[in-house]
Amino acid sequence: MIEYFVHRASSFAGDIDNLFLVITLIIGFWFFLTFGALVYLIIRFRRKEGVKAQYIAGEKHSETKWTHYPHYAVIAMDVVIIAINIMVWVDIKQTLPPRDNLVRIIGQQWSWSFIHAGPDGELDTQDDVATVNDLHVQTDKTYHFELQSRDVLHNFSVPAFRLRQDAVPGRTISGWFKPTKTGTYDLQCAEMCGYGHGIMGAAITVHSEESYNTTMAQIQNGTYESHFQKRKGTKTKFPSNTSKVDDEDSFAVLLASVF
Ligand SMILES: [Cu+2]
Repeated sequence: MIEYFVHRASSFAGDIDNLFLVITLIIGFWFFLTFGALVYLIIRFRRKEGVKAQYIAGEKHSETKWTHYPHYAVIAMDVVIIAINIMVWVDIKQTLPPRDNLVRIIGQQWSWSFIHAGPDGELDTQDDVATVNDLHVQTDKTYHFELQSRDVLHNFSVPAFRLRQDAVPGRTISGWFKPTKTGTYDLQCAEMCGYGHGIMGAAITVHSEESYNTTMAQIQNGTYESHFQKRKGTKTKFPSNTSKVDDEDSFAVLLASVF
């Protein structure tokens, strides 16, 4: 059902969606049961002529069982939720499947820098391709990422991948994802990181192999037009994929002119 609202474009997106579904169903069951009972009891024992209210302390076993038994049932359901949680967590966050490619992701106030390992699949070599606010990956390849921050806490979030990871200054955090559906998806900072946080967005494009190679070649020879450049003519002003902080059309300069 979540897929109806947000694309599902990574190998583990389905696991996360199922987790949400299980939690929603379990909590929904108890929600309707308890509120149903509450509404029923309110109506059933409403004020009536000639009937005196009873004082019930709720201390006898016959009374306490009405709170204890549901309590045990809720705890049992909690254990089920936690068990499924741990299984999904171990699969996604604790395991690092072998990689096909590698990318370094750097958050800063307020943009994302991406360094794509080139054909050699290693970072910090001659064939690396660097972009700003524009990440390119290939479908059905397992990517490892090295997530860093230049200044404050940021959060690398790709809703279509059901992926979210904090970036912590001074640390390199590893993780992985495997895109499964071509298209361009939103990538948004999901950690309050200053007044430009709200527009610290970027685009992640999942390519077929052919389109990936073409795009990488275009970026390298300077003929590629990023999604942000394409949107520049529209009402909202986004940081361009080449802007530095001192560029005229950078977001920082735009904000500085507003505040
Ligand atoms: Cu941020």
